[in-house]
Amino acid sequence: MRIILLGAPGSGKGTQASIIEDKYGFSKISSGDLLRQEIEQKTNLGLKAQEAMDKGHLVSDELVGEIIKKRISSQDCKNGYVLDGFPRNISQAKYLEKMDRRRKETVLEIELEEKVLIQRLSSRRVCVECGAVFNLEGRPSKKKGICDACGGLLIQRRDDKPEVIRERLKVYQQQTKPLIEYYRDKKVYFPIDGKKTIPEVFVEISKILDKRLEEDRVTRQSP
Ligand code: G5P
Ligand code: MG
Repeated sequence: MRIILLGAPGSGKGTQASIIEDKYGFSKISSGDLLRQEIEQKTNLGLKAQEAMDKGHLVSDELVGEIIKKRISSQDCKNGYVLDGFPRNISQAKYLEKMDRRRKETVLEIELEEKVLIQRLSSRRVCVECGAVFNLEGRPSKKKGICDACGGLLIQRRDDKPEVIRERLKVYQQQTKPLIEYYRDKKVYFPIDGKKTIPEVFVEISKILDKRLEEDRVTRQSP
């Protein structure tokens, strides 16, 4: 199974992808995290990606495609994976299908109104060491500014500034939203109400995943 999480910036893709990985054992692949690692390691790819990310624009399909392909071909993805932030446009969706052809897909879009997205992104804090995600309002760390998981420092992401947030939301509407019709036509698209708490959103997601996995099992068993 390949799970694709769609949703505007701040909708909770990364949060839910981590829970899906924990509960279902599907490896989490986050294109944003992979790009941030490249930036941290000051690789050529990272240097090229940084400029686009700081503006809230998409990194080129070639660069993102390269790191996703490498990640998907690793051993831990053989039994399935959950994609957070990829694909972001139709051309990336087609690339994914070509790269890993026979896998059943489930596409979940976490829906949330813009006002709440902006609120969540402005109050998000991430750990510089392990990448754990917190929220000053909804999910604060026990000790202010310190990660509960590893004791690392919590910071605000560079692209969580108000003007970059606005640009990212615009880019989502223009370039990523068309994927909804694309996946609806393929009959693999499921919208999820993102307004609830993190555990409640996961309950909605797991209802769909359990059903899809069961369908998959039955199909495999039938001659
Ligand atoms: P990213 O890193 O993919 P975005 O913009 O798509 O960035 P972002 O900001 O990481 O998405 P998210 O993962 O959807 O948001 O949300 P999250 O971090 O889990 O949750 C946001 C906040 O809300 C957190 O504080 C969390 O605690 C709280 N929260 C989460 N869920 C809930 C809930 O259910 N209830 C409540 N109350 N709170 C909740 O991409 C970054 C950049 O990388 C490049 C682009 O430049 C992009 O801008 N990039 C790509 N470029 C080209 N192609 C691609 N495929 C690319 N992928 C990345
Ligand atoms: Mg994220």
